[in-house]
Amino acid sequence: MEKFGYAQSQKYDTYASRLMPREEFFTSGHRSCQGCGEALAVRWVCKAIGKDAIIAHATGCMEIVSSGLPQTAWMHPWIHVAFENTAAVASGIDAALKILARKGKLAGAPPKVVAMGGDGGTSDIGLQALSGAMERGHNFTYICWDNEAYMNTGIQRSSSTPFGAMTTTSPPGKESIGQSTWKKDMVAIAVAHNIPYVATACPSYPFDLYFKVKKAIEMPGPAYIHVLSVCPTGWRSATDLSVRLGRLAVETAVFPLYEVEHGRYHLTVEAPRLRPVKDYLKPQGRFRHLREPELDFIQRMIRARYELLLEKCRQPYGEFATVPFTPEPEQEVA
Ligand SMILES: Cc1ncc(C[n+]2csc(CCOP(=O)(O)OP(=O)(O)O)c2C)c(N)n1
Ligand code: SF4
Ligand SMILES: [Mg+2]
Repeated sequence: MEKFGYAQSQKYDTYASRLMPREEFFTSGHRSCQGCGEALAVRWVCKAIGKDAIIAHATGCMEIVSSGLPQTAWMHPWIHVAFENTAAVASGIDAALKILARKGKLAGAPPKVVAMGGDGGTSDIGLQALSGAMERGHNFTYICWDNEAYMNTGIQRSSSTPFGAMTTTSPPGKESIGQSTWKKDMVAIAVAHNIPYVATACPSYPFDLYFKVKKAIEMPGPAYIHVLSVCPTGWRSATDLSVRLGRLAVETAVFPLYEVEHGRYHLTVEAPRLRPVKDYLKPQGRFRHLREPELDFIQRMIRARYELLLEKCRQPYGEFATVPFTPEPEQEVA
């Protein structure tokens, strides 16, 4: 795998299992739905994290399907935490590891600290803990599984639900077109914390995802990765379409794949010619009620946001200044 570099990964369009590490850290036997993109994402991400890590995981689908006592699909030391405090628990683990190292009680390199949560647990309920942990500069990686609603409790809208989508709490009808707000931009929120590494990813591009996670966990300080995770149950899509839908999200620029390293934007998967957004929306029952005016609005918004992203990628300077800190030499007291 090490010979198979990041640049090469971009040329591979299809997945070849021999190119991924064989060891499994998220094992089979969990109870996710057929075609669950989130479970696929967890599997790739855990391979990229490698052996020595401690994971704090918010409640949500990936916790419920994988950790019914006395069974677990997780091979890492894994803590199930409440919605609101995932990043706070990760902060505590990071602080404890630093104290153990200072006391000489930690042999070798410390384990990586990873926090994970769904879009509800990240962009709504756990946001303040995440913001605090990023601002304090803890050495951890946060992964958001974004299936664009509170799926585990029956498909309720979150602030990450896309405009026009049907959920049980944003039902379309005479007075409503479904979700009436635009998806919250969690990536921009993470970037605004001036952290070293932020990226978007999707399990439909396994090598792009793999290398981003590797980069994030190796980089000192906080890192944030936002993973689009197709959910056939909540999206009302065919279970054999999950990988294809992830690719369509990227090919239509609904979910561009990029990274922001020390404030500098960089597109990691380029779509030479964008497909119409309809190609992505049509196979999903949650958008079935949308008519031409809404579809046209979504298309124009996606295009405008993509242009803005490309503009950011072209900028020779970063989103925030990174000047090396050189303290003034101490003045001698006369
Ligand atoms: C404080 C709190 N509120 C509500 C719940 C109930 N609950 C459990 S999982 C879940 C949905 C999680 O949604 P999300 O974070 O998007 O993860 P997903 O299930 O979609 O992967 C909810 C509302 C809870 N466990 N704790
Ligand atoms: S509801 Fe969606 S995210 Fe949850 S296990 Fe089923 S397919 Fe996966
Ligand atoms: Mg969700």
